[in-house]
Amino acid sequence: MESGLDKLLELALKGNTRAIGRLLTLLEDPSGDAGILLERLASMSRGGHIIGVTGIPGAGKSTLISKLIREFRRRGYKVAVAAIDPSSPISQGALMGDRLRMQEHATDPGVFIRSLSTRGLKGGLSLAALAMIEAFDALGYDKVIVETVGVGQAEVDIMHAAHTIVVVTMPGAGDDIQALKAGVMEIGDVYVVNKSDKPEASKTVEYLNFVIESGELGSQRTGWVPRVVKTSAIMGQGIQELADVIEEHYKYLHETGGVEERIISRRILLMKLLAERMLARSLEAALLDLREKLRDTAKQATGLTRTASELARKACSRL
Ligand SMILES: Nc1nc2c(ncn2[C@@H]2O[C@H](COP(=O)(O)OP(=O)(O)OP(=O)(O)O)[C@@H](O)[C@H]2O)c(=O)[nH]1
Ligand SMILES: [Mg+2]
Repeated sequence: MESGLDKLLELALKGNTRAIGRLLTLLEDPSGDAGILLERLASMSRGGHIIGVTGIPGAGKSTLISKLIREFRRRGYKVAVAAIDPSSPISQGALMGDRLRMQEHATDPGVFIRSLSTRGLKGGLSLAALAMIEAFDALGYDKVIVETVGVGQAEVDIMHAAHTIVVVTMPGAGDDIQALKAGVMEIGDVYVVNKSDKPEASKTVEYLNFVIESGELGSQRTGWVPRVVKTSAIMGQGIQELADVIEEHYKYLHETGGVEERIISRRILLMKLLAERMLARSLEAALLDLREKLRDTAKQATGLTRTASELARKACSRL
């Protein structure tokens, strides 16, 4: 690897925030040198717990994550957050909002928060997000939290890279099962009824438990029966229980071989996306080359036509 990258990696591993930031920017388009860097990072994996947080828009995901960070820090973990926003023009505002809600952790060296939006990403959101997860894992973050809105292919890709999927809903919203049938929301490992300071929260919890028992919600892949947790992120209620359940799920995955299985599928997806990206790059280059050649041929063709018409004109004038 180029020595500049080695140096950058060394600084990032020491926790230098600017170096981590630069590393992540490089990985937003993981080809060339960054591709090598990504390989290196993947080989340094420390088995960090990847937690996907998704759910109903405005259910309080960011507020809840901010509280979870505090709880995980209290338990001695280093925490990284990737807030993913696939939407376009308005996304900046939403991302700013997310960052603001997590602002209290800005000066904590054990916490790193990064937003990612599709704007300006050449290699696609899934690839950039997965690369970021690999980096956080390699840099020694114990809990890597990824926030997404849950619908769309990139989000499905990203959530499948998570060990634990947390779906956040709120009183009233979960009473309509269709609302949770979008994207990855129906394969949650943990369902959170946030805003439980509002009325009817218990009814929503009961409803979710009923739907889970009837087998309509939850992943079939591990045998884990999804759990429902009631929280109020604003009041700081239910956060410890939520952290407990998230950790319990990770322990369950360890005991059942699910952790390795999840890392393998994450790597396979990453390799597939990287290969697609490289193929697209060489195809682009080949097409550009072809276009130049065609332009030359077209010039020659125009020249030939001109000569032919001149000859014709001369021939006519002799008649
Ligand atoms: N009453 C109440 N309001 C809450 C609670 N948690 C969050 N909110 C409010 O709900 C609004 C949305 O919170 P966010 O944390 O931005 O929700 P989000 O799910 O991240 O939103 P998007 O990322 O835009 O989908 C904000 O005004 C929060 O203050 C809660 O426990 N109770
Ligand atoms: Mg948010």
